[in-house]
Amino acid sequence: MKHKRALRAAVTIAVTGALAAGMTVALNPAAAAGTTLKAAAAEEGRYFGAAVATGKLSTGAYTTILNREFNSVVAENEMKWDATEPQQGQFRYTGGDRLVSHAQANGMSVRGHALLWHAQQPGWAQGMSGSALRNAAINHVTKVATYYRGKIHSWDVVNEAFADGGSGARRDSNLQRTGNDWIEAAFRAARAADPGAKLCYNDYNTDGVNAKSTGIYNMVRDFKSRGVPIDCVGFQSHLGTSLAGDYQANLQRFADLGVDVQITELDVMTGGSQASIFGAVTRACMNVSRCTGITTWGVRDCDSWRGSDNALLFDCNGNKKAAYTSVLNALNAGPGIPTDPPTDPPTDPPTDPPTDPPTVGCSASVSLNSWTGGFVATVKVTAGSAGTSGWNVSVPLPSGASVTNTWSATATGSTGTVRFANVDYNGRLGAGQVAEFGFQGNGSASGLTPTCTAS
Ligand code: G2I
Repeated sequence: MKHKRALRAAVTIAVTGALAAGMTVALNPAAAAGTTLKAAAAEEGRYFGAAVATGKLSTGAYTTILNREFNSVVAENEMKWDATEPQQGQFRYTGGDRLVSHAQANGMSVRGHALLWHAQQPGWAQGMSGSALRNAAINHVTKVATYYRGKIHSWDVVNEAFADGGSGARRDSNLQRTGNDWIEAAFRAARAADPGAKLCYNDYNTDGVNAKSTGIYNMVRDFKSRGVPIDCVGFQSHLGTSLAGDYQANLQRFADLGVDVQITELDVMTGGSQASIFGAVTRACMNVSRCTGITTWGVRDCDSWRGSDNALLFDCNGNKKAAYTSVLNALNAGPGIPTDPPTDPPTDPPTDPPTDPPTVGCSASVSLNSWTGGFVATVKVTAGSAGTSGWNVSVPLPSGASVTNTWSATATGSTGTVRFANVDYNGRLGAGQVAEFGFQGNGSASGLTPTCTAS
């Protein structure tokens, strides 16, 4: 491990220099590199998992890849409410048990998915409401988590309870209509049933700082402050052709609340950027020490719910795709490599000499997501021509505004002019390279003008 870290430091310096010079480099130090996803992830203290349709476990081509590359599994459907309690009070664990025994026989951990969700409810629950539904839901959590007690690494206790769009509010559902406290009731029941499992909230469209992820963030912060037992947040990460620039910062702000974060259902639209997006997500997880593992939502492209999107790491013949290599390299590189994929250098030399002198230090720009009484600011730090070995950003806040939480930087002060210094992994930037950090606050913060100083 030490040897690998030393190698990594050397490689990081070489890579930074090479990137500045516009070269492509392999990030993978030959000596201690893992040759499978699970080995490379394990070297960084993380798991690498796949969603499994248990019916496929008897397909040799499928199971060969699963056993070779993955050390965590999650049931794609077999542990959901409709599968485990098809009639009220009658529990069926056949599919889930099959997956658990496969995992145990092959040294894999198991993610449990999902105890409560507005979708894939059994018909009998869909027709219920009020306290009858609440009681049935909590009974479901208790029975299933008790049955699997000691066998589950992390449970998705509640799945997808927040609305899409700009409201940041809960999604309407029969469960939500039983009362806003249904989520905390579910977490308490799960903790009582299986005290050893990590208890997660899991959702999608939470791939950056946005209204939905901020709604969830506020819930988690509230749960932590009131002692509601929550241990982790799952970021499904069903991704398209681009990745939010603040993907890593968003993971970090949750981690800073004192929960683990996990990438739980990763798949990415096929196309030119697929491999680099997979790599960037993996780097983000490597760069957030509380990001404990990554799960892809299936094994081969043809196993995926996304059908023709070819959204996974193996093609239908079981061959490793470019995206696989990108993930493996990112796992082997470990922490310290920026999340943003490097942009290609221009191919033609510029015809006119630049008239403006290059920025020597650094510059900072801020984008603001505000609501009544609060805001989230995302700050982009761009290194000047000399690069940086560290940076400081000063942000004068309007009176009445205060910073309550910061991620990917260390804040000094919370009102007036607040100073933000780089953290370990984002201070060293090559010429033109960008780091991002963010902060949340109370009050109104329009018109922020940050000033950047490089060291
Ligand atoms: O929709 C993708 C995922 C989003 N996050 C939560 C996950 O649980 C969800 O997984 C998908 C499964 O991959 C699909 O396989 O959830 C779907 C249901 O919402 C699953 O699809 C269902 C079909 O809709 C059913 O018709 C089918 O009977 O799979 C069932 C079992 O094959």
